[in-house]
Amino acid sequence: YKNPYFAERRSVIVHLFEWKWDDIALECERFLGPRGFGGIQISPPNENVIIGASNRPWWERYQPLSYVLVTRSGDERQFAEMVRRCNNVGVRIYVDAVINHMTGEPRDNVGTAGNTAEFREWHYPAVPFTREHFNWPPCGIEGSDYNNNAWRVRNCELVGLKDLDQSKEHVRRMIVEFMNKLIHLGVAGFRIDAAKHMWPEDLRIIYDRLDNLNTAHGFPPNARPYIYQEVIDYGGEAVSRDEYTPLGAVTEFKAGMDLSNAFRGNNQLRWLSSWGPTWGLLAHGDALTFIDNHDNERGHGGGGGVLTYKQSRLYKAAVAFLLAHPYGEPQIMSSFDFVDSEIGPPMDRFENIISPSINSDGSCGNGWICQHRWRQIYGMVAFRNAAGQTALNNWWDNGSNQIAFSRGDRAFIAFNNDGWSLNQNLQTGLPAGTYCDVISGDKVNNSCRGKTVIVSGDGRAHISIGPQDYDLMLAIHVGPEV
Ligand code: LM2
Ligand code: CA
Repeated sequence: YKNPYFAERRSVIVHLFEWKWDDIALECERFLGPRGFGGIQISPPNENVIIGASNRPWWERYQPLSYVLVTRSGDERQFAEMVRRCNNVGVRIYVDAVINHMTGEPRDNVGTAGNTAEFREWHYPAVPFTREHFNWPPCGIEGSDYNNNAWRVRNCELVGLKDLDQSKEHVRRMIVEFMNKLIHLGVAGFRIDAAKHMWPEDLRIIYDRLDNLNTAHGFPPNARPYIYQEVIDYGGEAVSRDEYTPLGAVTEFKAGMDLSNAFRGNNQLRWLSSWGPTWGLLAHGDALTFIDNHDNERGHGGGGGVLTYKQSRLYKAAVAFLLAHPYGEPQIMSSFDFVDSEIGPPMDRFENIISPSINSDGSCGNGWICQHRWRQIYGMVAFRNAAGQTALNNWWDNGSNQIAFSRGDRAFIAFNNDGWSLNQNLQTGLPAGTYCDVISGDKVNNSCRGKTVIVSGDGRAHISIGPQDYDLMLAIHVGPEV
């Protein structure tokens, strides 16, 4: 369950938060495929309650009403088309699976597929689930439970959401059928929402009943789905991420926190020379890493304190470090713009999600941020693909916030987060040649729009990053641009 089954020479998962299936299919063909992306985390594909009273907040998608594949992102036919078209261009789909609970919204009871439910009766006829399928009697998780009561964290309700009992055979069967249907349609794996709130032994039984990935979609025989479990663990809680690593990969929230702290100047960049498991992070093969996710980007999920698109210069640098470093399986966020942390995606007056538009410079419009289309970010996806499995070497730092390292003889990156210039002759590890910095500009007709770096026969090059430069890093690599 720890292999994402990327296609050859690809890496990096992008969370296309609240995107529509038709738009994702198009994005695979016109951008993500050609640019070497490995996969996409999609928003929950199954029916959720419509929360009209709060103007369709993004979080209505975390309130399942059934497992019917109809949401504002699209229906089952569109879903199947998306998966097929993305797999065809080598881009995998990972589904955000909300299986801990069902909607508990008190004011609304109609779903995006037109089904209804009676929440006060724990009655979800479109699955079907009835009262005996939920943890009983109901209780609510309290703040202190996280510190001292694992039983309540798993058996009580998370923010009032009706808590399914995954020890019941019927519940397991409904969940497994839902997930197997998605596997059959060609998805490569799952983000397990709220994994902390489910018992590892129940999850293991569910995972073990999942089918192998669909070979008709290009997966090898006997491939198990990639599973990354969302467990927010900064240490010191009753439930630990280590209870879940025997089952599958786990979200490593500390990674984004570490890198956000460092690039914000709360910790000198030179200390990052030992970043990874020695900092108390999960083992490499267990960790799904990211700077921000849809929750902590907007102060939900107990989050906050991480860099987001709103602090773009430092954010791009933190993402660049994450993608340049060999540790973990990195995921990047692709957001819609927001001021209000509850607000849903851009929508028209009929409450349909508005598609992102694509500007002439390749960036997005209509309220979509599309970090994955920022040159500094897609350039680093290409960097990571070029670096492949090579080790980190040639670490250099100035004893403060100027650092550099190479990835084998394939790629080299330098950062300057000090208030003065970086001007150094550094060992890049690369073959002699002329390279374009992928951060400051694309390569067009064999010439660099941004900085050019000349590597001499001994692998050394003069590297220069001024404190006022548009970006605080410079990255070069061998091989094609994508
Ligand atoms: C997650 N991971 O464990 C998701 O990443 C996170 O986005 C989800 O919370 C959460 N777990 C449940 O799947 C979000 C959002 C909450 C929101 C829930 C359910 O952060 O604020 O709760 O989705 O939509 C909302 C209201 C809350 C209310 C609840 C139930 O904000 O006040 O509680 O719905 O009606 C009475
Ligand atoms: Ca639970």
